[in-house]
Amino acid sequence: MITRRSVLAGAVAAGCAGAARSAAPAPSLADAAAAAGLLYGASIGREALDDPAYADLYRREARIVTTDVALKFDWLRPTPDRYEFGPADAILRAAEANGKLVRGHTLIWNDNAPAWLKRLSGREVERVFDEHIDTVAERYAGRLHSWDVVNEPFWPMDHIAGGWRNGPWFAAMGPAYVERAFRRVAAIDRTAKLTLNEAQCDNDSDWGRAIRPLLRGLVDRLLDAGVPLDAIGLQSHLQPQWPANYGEFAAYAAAFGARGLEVYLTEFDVNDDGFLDDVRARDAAVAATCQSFLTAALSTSAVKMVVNWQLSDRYSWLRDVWRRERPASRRMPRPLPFDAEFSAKPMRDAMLAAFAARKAAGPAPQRKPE
Ligand code: 9MR
Repeated sequence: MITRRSVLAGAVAAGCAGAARSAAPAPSLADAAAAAGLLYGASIGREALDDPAYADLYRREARIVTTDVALKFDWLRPTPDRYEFGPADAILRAAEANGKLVRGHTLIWNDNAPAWLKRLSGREVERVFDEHIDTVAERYAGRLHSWDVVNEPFWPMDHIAGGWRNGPWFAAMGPAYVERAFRRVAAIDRTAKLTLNEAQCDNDSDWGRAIRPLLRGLVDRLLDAGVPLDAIGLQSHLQPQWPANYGEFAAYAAAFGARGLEVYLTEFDVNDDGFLDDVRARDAAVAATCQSFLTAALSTSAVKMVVNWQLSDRYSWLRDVWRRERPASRRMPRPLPFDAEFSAKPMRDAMLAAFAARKAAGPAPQRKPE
């Protein structure tokens, strides 16, 4: 029989269980990372502004947040004559009110260009490029820890000589758009760490093996030309179903350090497509992948930051991809340190362990570039 008392007891039990599940044990990821000389954070979107429980997770766990989509060109510039600064402003305000640092992502990317930009002539694209950088960099000058000035310059599948990603900026200016973007931002905001962000460098698929040397070559050319470049963002969307050598990844990151650059792991998550359906087994496999990757990557002192792409599985981009590609599936990707109910997962323990290992070992000396 259901009595008032049993309902209350049930509610209390459920409430306690909920509280216990969502309260991750100390230290926070941010504190554990800081003890190892690292900044830790996650990308953030309007979900966190709309959902107080999610906002609380950022408050507790993150020291830095990256704008997920709010500062992307297509989101800021739905039409040629209008800037939609509202969402990005709201994220910055919330972050600053909570004492968080902010990474701006991303000023220039050849992907996801709005249709109106694609219709412009080369000269008009150049004008929009300069005006966009000036306006956005000026607006947020002095408020960002770092700017992903250029995102994903390489995309060998576009079959352009040199492996460049195609899109309006590249079509109008060729490879010179990269240097032009960095110089332009630096003239306005020299307090943000100016970052070149790239994908796939963590794996040994054809893709990863093609992009790694291309990025290295570009960075060498930019530095040799005196271009203001402070950091390399290695996204680290791990694909454990593909071959990878995390020791080599650490050496690759260290070589940027040897040229005086910082390295940030900017979009870290673990694709679990290749792991078992069983959630416990899957979470364990994700955690093991995470730990071996981070333990290797964090052995280089050049790596100064780890940022997850969102904090909770509920808002992972991989869930959007999964839903799109397998609408009938009841399985959902679990690529992040917190599950869809914001409970800590084994991946969070693995991250804490990797941060603790870096703290205990102290970062290894940087290797000389080969
Ligand atoms: O998480 C982002 C997703 O919401 C957007 O639809 C998508 C396109 O703008 O971009 C996602 O973030 C990407 C990031 O900007 C660059 N690296 C890959 C990320 C995941 O696709």
